[in-house]
Amino acid sequence: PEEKKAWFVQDRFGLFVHWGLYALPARHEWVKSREEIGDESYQAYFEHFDPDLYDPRDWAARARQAGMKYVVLTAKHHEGFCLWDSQATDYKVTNTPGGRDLIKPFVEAFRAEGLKVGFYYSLLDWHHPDFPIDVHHPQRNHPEVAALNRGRDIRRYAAYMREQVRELLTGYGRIDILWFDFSYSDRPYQGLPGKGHRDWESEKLLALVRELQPDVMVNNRLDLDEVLGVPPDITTPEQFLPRQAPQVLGRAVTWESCHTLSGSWGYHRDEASWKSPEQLVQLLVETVALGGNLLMNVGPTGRGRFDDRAVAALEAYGRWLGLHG
Ligand code: FUL
Repeated sequence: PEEKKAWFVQDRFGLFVHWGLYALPARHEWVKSREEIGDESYQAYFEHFDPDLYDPRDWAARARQAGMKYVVLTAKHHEGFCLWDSQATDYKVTNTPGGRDLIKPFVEAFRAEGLKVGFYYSLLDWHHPDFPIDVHHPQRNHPEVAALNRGRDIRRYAAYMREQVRELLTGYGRIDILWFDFSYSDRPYQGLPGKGHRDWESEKLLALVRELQPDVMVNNRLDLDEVLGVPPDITTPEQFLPRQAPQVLGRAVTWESCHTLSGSWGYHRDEASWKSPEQLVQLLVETVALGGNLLMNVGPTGRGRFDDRAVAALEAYGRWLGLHG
C-alpha cells in the first residue's frame, strides 16, 4: 500500500474541479439545499445545461502550466446530476442540451497533459428517489417530510452507488483517486437520522473499488477509519491549513488539504473573497512543508470555461513555481 502512494506523495499539487448544474445559478454548489429548492424548480438548470464553451484540453493545459500533477473531477455532486452517460439513471448530461458524455474527453485531455486522473463521487444525493431526506436534504423542512420519506430504501440507493462506481472504474481506463463525500452519522435532524458507513454500505463499496482498481487511492470520507482500524489512503482536511500533520488512529497519515480559490466550490459569480496570489502560494508552500498535498479547486462556469479570476490564480501558481518550484 505504501508503494501505491508514492506518486501521490511525490506529486503534491492537484486540481479539484466542481462542475454540475449548480454552475448555472452560479451561487454555490449547495444552492439546492441552502435555498431548499424543489426538484421542479431545479429542473430548469437541467433543461438549460449546455456547456458550449467546454474545452477540457484548455483546462488541462492550464492545470499543467500551474504546476498541478493530478486532477479530481466531480462525476456526481450532492445534487445527484451525473456528468457521464450512466446507465443507472436518466439524471445525466446526455439527457440535457449538453448531450454528450463530458467525462471521456476530460480524462483524455488531462492524461494527454501528463496528469493523473481521479473522480469525486457524492454519497449524498438530493435527487435520487431512494435517498432518505435528512439534515442536508433540500426537502428537510417540507411539511410532508415523513410522508415523502415513506418507501425510500437506502439499500437500493447503496446498490445504485455501486453500479455507478463500477461504471466510473470500468469505463475510463486507470483511475488514480476516488474521492467519496461525505458521512455525517452524528447529525440527526428532527427525528431524521444522519448517515454513515452502514447507510452507504461503505465496506462493500470499498471492496468493489479495490476489486476493480487495486491501485486507486481512496479518501477518508466513507466513515470507515474506526471500522477497519487502519488509516485511509488519504485523509482530507477541508478549507484549513493544519497546524501539524494530521494523525488518524494515533498514526501519521497521507493527507491532502483541499481549498477553494474563493468561498465556494461550485462556480459563484458574485462571490468576492478570492485569495490573493500571496495567499495561494503560501497555502501550497505551508501544506507541502508539513508533508501534505494541496488540492486547489476551480468551479467552471455553466458554459464550461474557467472564470478569468480562476485563470489568474492558476497563472500565479505557474509563475511562482516556474521561479521557485
Ligand atoms: C464538502 C462538500 O459538501 C462540498 O460541497 C465540497 O464538495 C467539499 C470538497 O466537500 O464536504
